[in-house]
Amino acid sequence: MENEFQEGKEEVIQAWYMDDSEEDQRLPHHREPKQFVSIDRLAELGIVSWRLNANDYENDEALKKIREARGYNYMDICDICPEKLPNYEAKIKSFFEEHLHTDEEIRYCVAGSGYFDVRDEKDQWIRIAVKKGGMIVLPAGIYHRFTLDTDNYIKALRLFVGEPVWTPYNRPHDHLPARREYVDAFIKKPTVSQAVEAL
Ligand code: KMT
Ligand code: NI
Repeated sequence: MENEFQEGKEEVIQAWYMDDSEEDQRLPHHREPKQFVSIDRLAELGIVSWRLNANDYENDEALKKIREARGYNYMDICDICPEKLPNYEAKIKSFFEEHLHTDEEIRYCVAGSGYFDVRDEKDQWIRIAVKKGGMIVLPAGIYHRFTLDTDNYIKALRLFVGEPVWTPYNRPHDHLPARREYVDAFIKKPTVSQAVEAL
């Protein structure tokens, strides 16, 4: 799935640990000093990402390949601005409630930008800033939330396997199978003896 746009992925997907100030959610919320999180670290939490050519998303072969490989047969566009998103204020509020889904949340930013916040293994917030050309997959069962940044605009493609289910399960929903499976796959560390056995 290599393509020329994969290079420089850090230009469109950047992540960092958040401070815990109560200031405006649309601000970056860097820690002091800044504490960045690599794309490889995101992968350890099950977060997959790509950089694609957002100027050509309608004909992009690289996007087609990803959709075929991962079964993303559904796709629509979500334009987040007061004029185009019905119930804008309520939606903005609910996007920022910590929640999980029983399926992947797949978003491809084709204009504007936004923040996807995810919890790490220790329940610390990692802020993932996604700009034009950045595509990310949040795995089923990960606790997360979304906010616009201070530029106040994102246009994102939403992809899905089959009929989309957008239902958010606000935290806590630890007993859902999707959550248990996520914890088993990405949060539970193998015990020392299991690690030794695996050698
Ligand atoms: C979600 O599920 O949080 C969203 O769809 C947010 C907008 S997608 C950029
Ligand atoms: Ni979500």
